Amino acid sequence: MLTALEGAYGDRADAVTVAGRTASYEELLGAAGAVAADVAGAPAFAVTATASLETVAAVVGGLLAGVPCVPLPPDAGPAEREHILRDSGAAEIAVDFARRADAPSGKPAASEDPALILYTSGTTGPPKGVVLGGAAIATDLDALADAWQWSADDTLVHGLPLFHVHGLVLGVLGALRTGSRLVHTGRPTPDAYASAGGSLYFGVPTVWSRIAAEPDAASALSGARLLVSGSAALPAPVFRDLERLTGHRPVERYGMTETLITISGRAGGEVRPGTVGTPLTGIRTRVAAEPGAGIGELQLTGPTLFSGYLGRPEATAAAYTEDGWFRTGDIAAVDETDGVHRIVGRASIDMIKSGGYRIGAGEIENALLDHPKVREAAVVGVPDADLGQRIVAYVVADGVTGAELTDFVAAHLSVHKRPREVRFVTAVPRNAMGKPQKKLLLEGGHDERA
Ligand code: MLC
Ligand code: AMP
Repeated sequence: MLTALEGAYGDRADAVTVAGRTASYEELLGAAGAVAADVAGAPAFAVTATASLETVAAVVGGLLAGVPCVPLPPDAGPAEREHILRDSGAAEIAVDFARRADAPSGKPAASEDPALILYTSGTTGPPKGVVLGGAAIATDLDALADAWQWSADDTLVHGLPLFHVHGLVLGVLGALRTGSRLVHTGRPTPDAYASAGGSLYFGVPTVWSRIAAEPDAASALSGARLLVSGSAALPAPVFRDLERLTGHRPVERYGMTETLITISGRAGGEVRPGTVGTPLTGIRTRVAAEPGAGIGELQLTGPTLFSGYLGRPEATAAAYTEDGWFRTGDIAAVDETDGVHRIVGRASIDMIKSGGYRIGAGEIENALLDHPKVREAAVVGVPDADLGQRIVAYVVADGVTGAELTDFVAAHLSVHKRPREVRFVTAVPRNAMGKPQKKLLLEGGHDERA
């Protein structure tokens, strides 16, 4: 998997820069070798995945040792951290990037063994561990390199979190497989992207929308080769602003933690706003639509799929159809003439995408219900120009402010899972089964408390 670290492109003094610190391949390999020696033989290990060279060394060290790394969101509160550590059985390690050790030999890097365990939210309950095999990751990265003409001549720039597929698998392992230089900007700000001087840029739509709102920063990207957007739908106005300001039509791609990236536009190919391109090499898709409907649930198969949810065989089985296709839960349509896919929405109202983060409504509701003053809670995603969707919590509670509840969630789970708005109501509308009727909440069919 780590072609660049095997010497395929020689060494490079500026191979990897993260948040202003730079390492060569040799330095990274030495630091990762020290991690590999520490974790060898463990079932899994965890690292607080700050945007740092330490996180890169930890993940690479795990690959060298054949031990999967569990990256912990650095802003996770105690409840979320404890859940992930308990559920994965991983012990957290500290990384000293100044240490060096030789990499262990003999372990095939791109095997069927688990390489990463990434925690991601379902519609209900706490996050599940998604087990990703080395071969699935390597296959996906090669398919993306092919689709984007991504090579050792590129300098990849992004500033995405290092605990999800986008920033970690594509944004770090992708650079180490293709041999492209990596500049991680620490935070994905317009200024940082503008001054990084890259050829290939990754961002979630919120990042692209903030760049498009700063024309000077956007025009600094005109010298790039390719701009790629993913993790949520890129709004057509942002696409058009980027094209006007940078001269580039951004390529959109579609993926999931469980499937890795499966559908993408192609470098040099035609890209249309609102579409995510065609399946990558080896991926087959189908749309489970009612006859004549044309849109329905997107289902897929291929070599990039996950190995399962850690310790949850029933949840893994439920993610597939009877005939073995993975159910994405996304609603899609496919152009009959050119096979270009369009993601129309999500099947479940309880799966929220905010700033490119996937957030289950149930997890936030449970956190709110843990607050002693909260009697009922229903969480929805409301359209938002900056974040795509913003988390809005409807709560029945007395003697507590919205800001206190927001801070409560930010402290217990992750900062990015906090409600951006709390609306107090006298009751959550429910159906005869007692299930919250969230569509009514979104349509305003409820009593706001005075
Ligand atoms: C505010 N803050 C609080 C707070 N209110 N902290 C604690 N408690 C509160 N009540 C502060 C924090 O300290 C932090 O400060 C800051 O707010 C973080 O704010 P935010 O609102 O979370 O950041 P924001 O600017 O909204 O983030 C936008 C974003 C982010 C685009 C940078 O959403 C992001 O990084 N998204 C990427 C998600 C991603 O990678 N998804 C990929 C999933 S993989 P400070 O000091 O830290 O700033 C996938 C597969 C695929 O989907 O297809 O790719
Ligand atoms: P995650 O597991 O965090 O990777 O989130 C996966 C989800 O992100 C998918 O199921 C989609 O709902 C959404 N997603 C990813 N890429 C796109 C895209 N290009 N357009 C629309 N939705 C996307």
